[in-house]
Amino acid sequence: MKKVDHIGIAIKDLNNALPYYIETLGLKLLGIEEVKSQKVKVAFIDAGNCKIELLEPIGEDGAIAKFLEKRGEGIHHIAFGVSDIRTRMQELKEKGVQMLQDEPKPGAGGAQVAFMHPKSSFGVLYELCDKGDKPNGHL
Ligand code: CMX
Repeated sequence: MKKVDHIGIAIKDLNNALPYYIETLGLKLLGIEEVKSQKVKVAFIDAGNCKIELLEPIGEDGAIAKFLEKRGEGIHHIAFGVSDIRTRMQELKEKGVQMLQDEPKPGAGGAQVAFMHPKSSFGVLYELCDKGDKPNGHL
């Protein structure tokens, strides 16, 4: 793992939460994007050496919608920046980590992403995030 790239936070309504991050905390909004494959609308916020990803559900049946229903708003996942995501996934599988998918999926900003089951990561949902040749993009 190279570093923590971002922390994902589930929220009900981006428009409601953004003023808190931008105006109250004084952080910078980097971009907003819909990630249809994950059924979310995300806002990335610059928090210095790490980003914050606010995740608002699109529809009622995605992972974030379900999380909000069961647990309410709050920290949803921690994403490690990695390179060569397929190799990292294979290495983790060989070490007994349960990956939530066999193949990486498209995430925000054109990144390739994969998740580890919280049951095999001591209660934390970790994401691997491979930005390929766009390491300085907003994601
Ligand atoms: N962090 C920690 N634990 C979590 C969790 C989370 N975010 N989400 C669920 N869990 C736990 C639950 O508490 C539950 O534990 P218990 O069995 O002890 O109650 C267990 O995992 C199963 O949870 P569930 O509510 O029954 O939910 P599902 O099994 O349907 O799904 C998960 C959970 C993690 C497998 C699913 O959300 C998933 O596949 N996530 C990966 C994709 C994703 O999260 N996408 C949204 C982000 C997209 C983006 O960043 O762009």
